[in-house]
Amino acid sequence: MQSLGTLEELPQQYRDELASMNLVPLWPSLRALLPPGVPSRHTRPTHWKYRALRPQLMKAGELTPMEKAERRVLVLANPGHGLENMKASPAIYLGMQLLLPGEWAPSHRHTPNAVRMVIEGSGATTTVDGEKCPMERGDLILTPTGLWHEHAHEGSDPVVWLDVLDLPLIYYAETSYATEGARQTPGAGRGDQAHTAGGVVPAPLFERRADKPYPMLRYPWSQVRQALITLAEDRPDLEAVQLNYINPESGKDAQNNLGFYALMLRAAQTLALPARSPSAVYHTIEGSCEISGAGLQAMQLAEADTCVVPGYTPIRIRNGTASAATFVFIADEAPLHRKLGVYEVRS
Ligand code: 1HN
Repeated sequence: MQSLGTLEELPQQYRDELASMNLVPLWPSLRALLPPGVPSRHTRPTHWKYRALRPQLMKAGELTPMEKAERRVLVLANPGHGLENMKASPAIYLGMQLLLPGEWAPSHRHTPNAVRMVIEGSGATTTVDGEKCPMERGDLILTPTGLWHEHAHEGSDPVVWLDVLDLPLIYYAETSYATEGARQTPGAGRGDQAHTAGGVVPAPLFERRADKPYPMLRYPWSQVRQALITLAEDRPDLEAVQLNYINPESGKDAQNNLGFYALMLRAAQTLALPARSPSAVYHTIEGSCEISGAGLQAMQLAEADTCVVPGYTPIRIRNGTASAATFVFIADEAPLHRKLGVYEVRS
């Protein structure tokens, strides 16, 4: 590939004149903007250990009352993007949120899309769009763009969950804002009760009509886990025992920009995942695994650990136990890449 002229080759006076006119020569930057074959990525493979992170989160519980935090969160920031930018990847924000017994995180709504993956504790609820969702370990709860949401905790032990948002993307687009609201009064009817079985959706008086654009807000882990086990037993030939969290009415991704999946690694299984354009987050719901790949320092994920892997990176994911299945929650930027027309799988 031909090397192009540099900025330094241009007379200083010319460069100054251009800058004063808000003009920039393209050719000195062209190769950096369009590197050959593979994009440059700021996202660094990064591993957050729950065992190390948890005490710091509990300390935040002692140091900062809810009234001073609104949301008590430690952000999982990728150093490659600069910690202050609070990105796990170009489009993904990750945070660990703590809610203590008796606390309430007030109602608000905002343009970014959020999901919660519950890590520990029980007795908390998230009310989304007037629907009171119990939060149990492994449950995935959606807070799609524009829907009111608040968290309450009537249990006796701390509740911790992983927040996954498309905040960096929405912020980049200069479209990120929030509105404060009054406490919601939960109504009757829950999406997880209306959609308890795959393949059937409510059709009152024979009309199949979704009342809401997001008909399912809570995906109970007990059901998703069983679905994985049943699939694994039914299909011993299937290499990747993986489910995609979808909108049960449309069959499309559960949310607009990020994709969510549950992967079951069979006992002693190692799975090769091809290089794909989206960055991806891996979080062990149950069990442990090792994520490795060429040019990637192997990451040993204990239970409740979280890591991010940049796009265009082939990886191997190996079950950390020879005798039991490991269950992994995955979040990626695939829906966004598909919309942008840049989604790629490289074999
Ligand atoms: C948010 O609304 C929550 O509602 C958590 O629990 C984390 C991070 C950035 C922006 C909004 C929540 C958030 C957030």
